[in-house]
Amino acid sequence: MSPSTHSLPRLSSTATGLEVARAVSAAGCAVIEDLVPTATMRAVTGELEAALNRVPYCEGSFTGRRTKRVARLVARSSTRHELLMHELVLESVGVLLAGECYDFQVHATSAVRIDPGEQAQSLHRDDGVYPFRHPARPCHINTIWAVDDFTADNGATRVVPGSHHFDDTTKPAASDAQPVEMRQGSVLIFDAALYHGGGSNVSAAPRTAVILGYTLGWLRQEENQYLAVPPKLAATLPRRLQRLLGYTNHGFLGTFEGQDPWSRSPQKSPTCSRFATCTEPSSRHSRSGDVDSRSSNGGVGVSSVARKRSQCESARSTRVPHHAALPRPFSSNPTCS
Ligand SMILES: O=C(O)CCC(=O)C(=O)O
Repeated sequence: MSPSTHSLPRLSSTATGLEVARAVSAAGCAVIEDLVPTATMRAVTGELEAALNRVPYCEGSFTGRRTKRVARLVARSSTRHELLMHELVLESVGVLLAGECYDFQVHATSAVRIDPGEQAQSLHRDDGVYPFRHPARPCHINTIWAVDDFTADNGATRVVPGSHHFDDTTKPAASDAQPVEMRQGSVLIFDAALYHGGGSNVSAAPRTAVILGYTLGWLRQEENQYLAVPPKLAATLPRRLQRLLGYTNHGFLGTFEGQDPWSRSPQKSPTCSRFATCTEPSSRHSRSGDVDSRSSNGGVGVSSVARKRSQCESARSTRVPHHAALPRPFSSNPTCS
C-alpha cells in the first residue's frame, strides 16, 4: 500500500462547521486547535482521575495493557456535556451526516489513558462495528479531545489521512500513520472509516483523551445510552442532550406508543436544535411524508411538509459532497422529496 498523499488539516477554533466538514470529507480527519480552554480540560482531568485510577488496565492486544478506559461519560459529570454538545462539533457532524438521516445521535463516550510503556495500538476503523462496505459515505463521526497535550512520544493518536477512502482490501502499513500532535483543549474530528490507533507512550507521563462519537440516528449505538443514562437521569438533562443520547424518535424508529418518547414525559420542552439536519421527526410520519395530526410532540415538532422540505433543502445545500456515486438513502426519503 502506498502511503497516503493527504496531510492532516488543522483549523482554528473560528472555523465554520462547513469548513471543518470539508476538511474531514477530503482528508478523513482534521484538528481543531484550542477549541476549549485548558481550564476545561483540567476540570475534566479532575473529574476523571478517580475513575481512571480505580479501573484496572485493559488486557488485550487491541485495547492495550498499559491503557485504562472508562465509559458512560455523560453520567459521570457535566464538563463532558460541554464537549459532547460543542456547537462547532455538532455543526460539523451535522453537515457530514446530513442527507443520511434526519438527525444524528451519540454513539459512544469514553476516556482513554495511555500510560508510559504502552505499545502502539493496531490501526483500525471505528465504523467496523457496522457491516457496511467501504468506501461509503460517512455513517459515524468520532472526536478525540486532547485532555493533555498530545505528542509523538506520549501516545498521540496516529492517523492515516485519506484512508477513509480505502476499500476493504486496502490496509495501511503502520509506517503510513502520523501522530496527531495537538495542544490540550484541541480536538481531532474524523470519519470513523479513517484508519487510526492510539500511539505508543515512550514518555514518563500518561496521555488522556476523551473520545465522543456520533452516528446516524437510525443505527444502533455502540454504547447503550438508555442504560448508561437511564430515564431518571436523562430527565434532568437539557432537551438537546436528551435527543443526542437517543431519547427521541427517528421517523418510526424509537417511538414509544407511536410517538416521540419524550412527548409522554413531564419533562417535555423540546426545542429544535440549530443545525441543519434537524427535522424534528417527533410526530408520526405517514409513508407519504405527512404528519399524523393526532400526535403530540410538545408543540414544536414538524408542523407541515413544507417546513420539513425547506429543512431538508437546507441540509442538502450545506452537505459536503462525498462518494457521490453511491446510493443515498435519505435523498429519496419521502419527507425530502
Ligand atoms: O486513544 C487513542 O488515541 C485512540 C484509541 C482508539 O482508537 C481505540 O481504542 O479504538
